[in-house]
Amino acid sequence: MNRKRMGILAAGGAAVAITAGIGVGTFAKFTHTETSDSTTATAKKLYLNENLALADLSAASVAPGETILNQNFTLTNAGDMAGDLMITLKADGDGDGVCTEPEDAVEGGATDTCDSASELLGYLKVAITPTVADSGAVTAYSLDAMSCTGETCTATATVTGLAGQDAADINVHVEVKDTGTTGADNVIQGDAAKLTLSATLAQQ
Ligand SMILES: [Ca+2]
Ligand SMILES: [Ca+2]
Repeated sequence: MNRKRMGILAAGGAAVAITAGIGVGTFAKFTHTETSDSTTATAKKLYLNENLALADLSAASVAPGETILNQNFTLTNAGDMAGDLMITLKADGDGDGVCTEPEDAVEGGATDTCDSASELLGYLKVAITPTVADSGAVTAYSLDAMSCTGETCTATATVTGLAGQDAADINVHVEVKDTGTTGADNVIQGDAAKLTLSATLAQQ
């Protein structure tokens, strides 16, 4: 083999060596990985256990000074974290269903007809009284008129910081006020109001 040929071979050998070098770099060297035991995060639970069925008032009728509703409920924070409980009684105007004497004389004025709205809403007096044994700060709705916007009225009481697995007893009382003015209360005769009770437990 002459020197010229050997030189070509040497150059070829060098090229092979470089390729092999790259190949060596893909093999793992000593390695060691440590991995912790797994840990699982689980969200807490906030759950209100309730039975809010209001008494059936469909057959009831009331006069000024009488009680419409006096009912007790137990609301349980069935979760595992404290929450703020809000109890709201809502009254929706359900119309002035009947308009005859002597209501029309009070309400109708010159036209001697009744407004289609339910004046009974303005006559409702509500008390919502929570009682707690172990946890929570109570704000009751003392016997008072409801807060009304148009034909929707509300009254709200709260229990702040009701602990998980703790319960609040709630009394809901609704009555019809008596203005004491002879004949004036005729304005609500035959009028209707639709009551709905709701309770919300919210994370603090
Ligand atoms: Ca009326
Ligand atoms: Ca009426």
